[in-house]
Amino acid sequence: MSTSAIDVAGEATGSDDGILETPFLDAERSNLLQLIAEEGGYAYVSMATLAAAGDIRAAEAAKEMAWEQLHSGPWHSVVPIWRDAYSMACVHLAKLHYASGEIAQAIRALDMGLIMGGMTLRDELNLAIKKASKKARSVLFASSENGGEKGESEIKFVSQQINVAEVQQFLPIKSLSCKMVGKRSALSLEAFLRDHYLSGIPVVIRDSMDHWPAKNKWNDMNYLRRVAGFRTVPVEVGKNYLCPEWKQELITFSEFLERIWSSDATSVETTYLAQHQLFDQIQELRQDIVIPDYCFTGGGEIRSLNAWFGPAGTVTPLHHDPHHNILAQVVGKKYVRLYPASLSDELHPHSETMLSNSSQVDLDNIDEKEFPKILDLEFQDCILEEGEMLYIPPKWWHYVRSLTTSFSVSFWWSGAEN
Ligand SMILES: O=C(O)CCC(=O)C(=O)O
Repeated sequence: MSTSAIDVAGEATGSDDGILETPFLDAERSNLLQLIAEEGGYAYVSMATLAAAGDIRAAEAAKEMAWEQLHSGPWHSVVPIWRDAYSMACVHLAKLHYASGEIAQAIRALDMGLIMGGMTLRDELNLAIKKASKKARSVLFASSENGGEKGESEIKFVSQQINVAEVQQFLPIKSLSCKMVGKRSALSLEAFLRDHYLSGIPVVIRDSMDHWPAKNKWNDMNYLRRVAGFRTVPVEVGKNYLCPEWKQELITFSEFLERIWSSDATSVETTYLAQHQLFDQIQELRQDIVIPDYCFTGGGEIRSLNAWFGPAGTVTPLHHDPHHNILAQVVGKKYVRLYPASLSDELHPHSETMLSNSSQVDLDNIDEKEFPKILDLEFQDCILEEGEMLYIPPKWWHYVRSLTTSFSVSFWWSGAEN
C-alpha cells in the first residue's frame, strides 16, 4: 500500500466537496495573527494571509518559518504562540492539498500539526483528519485488491512462544537469576495502594487488561494498517537514544509496520516508535485502550499516555522518570530490569542536564573497569508477558528490552503530593 495511491485515486473518485472545513480557524485567524505579530512574526503573518487566500507556496513558507522558531532553542523555551503558528500553517497547507485531491499530503500536513503544533487548533486538526481519513480509507480499501476492509485475514506479529534459554543470551549479565518482580492476579485497588503505591514497591499485575479491545486487535498488522497506515508518526532509528548514530524520522505508519515485519532482531538499525503520545494523535487507537483504575488510587493526575511499539531487540537504556508508571504489555514480551531510586549514585547518572536521568552504564556491555561495583548492585527483573502491567514507582531505574515484536502503553501519573 503506498500513500500516493490515495492521491491518485482520490482525484479520480473526487466524490466529496474537496473542502476541509475549519470553522474555528476561520473565526480566530485574525486574533492568532495579531498575537504572532506581537512576537515579531510579521513575515509569517503576510505568508499566512496569502496562504488563507489559496497560495500553497506561501503556506509552505509560513510552515518553514514557524518550524525554524520551534527549533530555535530548547523545546520548553519556545514561545507557545509559535506552536499555534505551526499548526495554523499546517492546516492551510492541508486544506490546499485536499482541495487538489492530494489526500496523503493533506493528512501528512495535519499530522505534523498534531505532532509539533500547539493546543489551540487541536480540535480543528482532529476534525480535518477525521474527514481526510474517511476519504483515504474509502479510496484505499474500496476493493479487495487493495486489502478490502472486511473479511481480510489477520497477519499476526507474534504467534510463537519464546525460548527463555535462547533469549537469555541477549540479556544483560545476571538477568533472571536474582530477585524477580512479584506477579499478582486480581490485585485490589486497596492492596495496590497499600502494598505498592504507598510503599514504593514494583509489581506485575495480571489479568487486568483482558477487556481492552487492543488485546484482540493490535497483534494484527492488517488492523493497524487499516486504522492508521496513512498517518505520519515519529520513530527512532538506531541502537538506542544514547548512541551517536541514533536519529529520528517521520514516516507513515504503514512504512513503520513494514519495517517491523521485515526486521531482524540483531540489526543496529532498529526502528522504534518510542515514548510517543500516539493516542492523542490517533483517536481510533485511543479507543482500543483503557486507563487502569490503579492510576487514580493516589488522587493524582494523569500526565501522559505513551506508545512503545517496535520489533524484537529494541532497547531503552537504564534511566528513571519522575512519575508513577504503569507499563502495559499489549503485544509480545519484554525483559525489564529495575533498580531502586536509593541506588541512584551507584548507577552513575550522566552529568549533562538533558541526560541526567540516564545511567552511563550500558547494561548490554558493562565496562567493569569503569564501573567495578555495578554487578554487585541488587535489582529486580522479570519478563513482562502479553496482558501484564508493570507498576514502576517514581524514580526507579529501569532498563527495557523487547524479546519479540512488542506494543506497550505506559501510563504516567503524578501523585497527589505533586
Ligand atoms: O518499553 C520501553 O522500551 C521503555 C518504557 C519506559 O521507559 C517507560 O515506560 O518509562
